Amino acid sequence: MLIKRRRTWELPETATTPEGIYRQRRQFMQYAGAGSLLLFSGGVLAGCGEAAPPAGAAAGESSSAINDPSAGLYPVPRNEAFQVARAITDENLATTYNNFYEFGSSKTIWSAASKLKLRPWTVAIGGAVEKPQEIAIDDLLARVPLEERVYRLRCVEAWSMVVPWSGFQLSHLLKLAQPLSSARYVRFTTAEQPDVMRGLRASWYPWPYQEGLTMEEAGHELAFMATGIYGKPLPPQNGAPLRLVVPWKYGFKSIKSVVAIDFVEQRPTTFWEAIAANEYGFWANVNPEVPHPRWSQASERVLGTKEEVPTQLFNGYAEEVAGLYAGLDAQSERLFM
Ligand SMILES: Nc1nc2c(c(=O)[nH]1)N[C@H]1C(S)=C(S)[C@@H](COP(=O)(O)O)O[C@H]1N2
Ligand SMILES: [Mo]
Repeated sequence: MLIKRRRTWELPETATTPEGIYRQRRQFMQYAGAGSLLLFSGGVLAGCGEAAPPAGAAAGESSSAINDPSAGLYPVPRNEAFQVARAITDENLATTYNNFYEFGSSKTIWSAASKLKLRPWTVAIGGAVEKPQEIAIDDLLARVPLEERVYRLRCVEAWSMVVPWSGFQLSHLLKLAQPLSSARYVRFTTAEQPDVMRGLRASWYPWPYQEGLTMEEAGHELAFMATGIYGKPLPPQNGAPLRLVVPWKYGFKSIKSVVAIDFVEQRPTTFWEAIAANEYGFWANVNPEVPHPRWSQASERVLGTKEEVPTQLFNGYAEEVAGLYAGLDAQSERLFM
């Protein structure tokens, strides 16, 4: 039997789950079989349990890209302007230790995610844009300059990695879409494939997963759309075929397996914000001095090492991005939550 060990910072989920969600959940539990209950036992972004890579995951197996039609595009040239003064995380770890709740709330969803259907894959670009369009992923890949960048990734759960992403700067997509001046935010939406995403059965979550950025954030040079990792196409568990990467924000902003990008006037309610706004807000900028309500953010566990290192303001990108927030009031806007 699967027993989930409770970490020191985890409260019983009844203490943190919004009332409505808790009720729906109880209702669900009355109908659900024991098996599915165990699968979906996490009500909040929870575990930081660092499992060893699964025994079956020999090097590269978990990131096999043999059947991906974009495989021939990689590796792409590394842009040396984006480096990290820390070792790159082992590929086998970064591709087997994942958060992707559509496939369940454990970290070991990589083999379940391998069933994600990656073609045909269309990205719908819409909302307040000059050029609304549905674009097949391989056509999109042909229209943007692909490059590799090494970024830090800091999860709100206080662990971190260093990842070599392949992809393109989000600003290139903005050029394709030509947002209208009325657009104030970009909203991203993850695919829903209920037959393979068993996590979608957890009906108390506000699916589909959505995330958002201000237009200014989206236009920033660090905002990146990843299509590959470690010189190969993204494996499904890391958000194939297209995922956002916003390195100065907590990892949950970096939404995976995107099928829709909409330019909107109102600030979108994001997935984790809808679940627990006091714990996972819209801005979610990394700040070691602003603790999560249930744990400190002062330091982070560097995955793949035994190190615990101090967390950096804006995850080490303060020089580049602090200016984005200069005009905003950190108290009323909760920029770091
Ligand atoms: N659609 C979707 N995107 C998601 C998540 C998710 O559950 N669903 N988890 C987020 C979280 S909490 C983190 S830390 C990162 C993890 O990315 P990685 O598995 O590629 O390291 O993905 C983010 N993107
Ligand atoms: Mo995360």
